Amino acid sequence: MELVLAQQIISEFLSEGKVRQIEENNKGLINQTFVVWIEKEKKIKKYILQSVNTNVFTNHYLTLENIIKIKKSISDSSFPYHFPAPIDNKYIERENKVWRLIPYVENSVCFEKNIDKNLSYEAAKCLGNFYYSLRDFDAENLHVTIPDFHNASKRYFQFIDAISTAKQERVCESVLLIENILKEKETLIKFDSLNKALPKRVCHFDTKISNFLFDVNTNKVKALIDFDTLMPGTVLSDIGDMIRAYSNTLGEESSDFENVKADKEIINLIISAFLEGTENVLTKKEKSCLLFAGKALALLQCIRFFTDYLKNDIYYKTTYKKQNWVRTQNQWHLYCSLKNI
Ligand code: GN1
Ligand code: MG
Repeated sequence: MELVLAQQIISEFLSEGKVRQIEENNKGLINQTFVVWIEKEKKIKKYILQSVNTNVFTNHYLTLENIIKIKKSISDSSFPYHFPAPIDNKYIERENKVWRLIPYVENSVCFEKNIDKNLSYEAAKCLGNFYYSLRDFDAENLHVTIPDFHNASKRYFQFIDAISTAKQERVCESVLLIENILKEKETLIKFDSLNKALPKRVCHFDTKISNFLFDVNTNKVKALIDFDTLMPGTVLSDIGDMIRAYSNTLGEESSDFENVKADKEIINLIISAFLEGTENVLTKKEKSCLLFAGKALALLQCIRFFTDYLKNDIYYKTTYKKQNWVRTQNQWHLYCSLKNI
């Protein structure tokens, strides 16, 4: 990104300040993110500059309204972590893109995969706190900005549809996997019916480890980030995605499929840390399906990556040709391992 353009955008958010450096941060599969170094009164401060992917977040102004509402509610509560929301509660449009500036959380580190069991514990505790802090917030007050985001049956039919329109080579190389996935439909049906039966809560919908920032010195969570998918949902989506993402210590990008396994100790740690804050918030029924949620989310994510691969990689960012296929295989192996827990 050109410094000149960055400067123009930044000036819409900060009255003074010269952009000194800008670096793209390649985390995240959807939005484009930059770290910018801004000099003001001889001091340099970092910020996060992001362009929102408006193909995915087609209602981005509604996502912003959700973020503003939750930010207000979180700051009126005793949530003990940073919640770095867009500066001035605004987005601006420049060069056909939608931009926002977000405070940088100093002395924090972002992990792409779960490198230490304790990180799972800390992140799940933070998520529990989030649920506790928003326990009285009526989730129906939030917009549904990505309809059917975790609607498993819809994802299944999108997958079937993608198979029928995909390039032959992409289907032929994966016939066995396709057959095996189709046999797992019951898991998806169960997920949807549980979702209908459970209470609607404020859901983050993307609880992977890189969406928690950790203190560089203590490895305790400092901040929860990435609020584009804040929507009404059920606990299954958040705890399920956490189990999916953290129990697989090799991470979702690994092609070492034979060694992609769910770590049971991590799952137990996640569930117990999450319940520390939510024991009196969740219903008995919610508590009874936390482990199942992990299994369902691994399958859902497997199908989502596979669908994108069959559609020639139009949704998730990729840096090499078969990346979505690798992600698919990875999530499939994880799902098979979770089925045996
Ligand atoms: C996407 O963009 P990012 O990396 O925060 C995706 C999540 C997936 C995740 C898998 C809006 O999140 O649902 O779990 O990739 N976000 C959207 O890494 O589809
Ligand atoms: Mg996200």
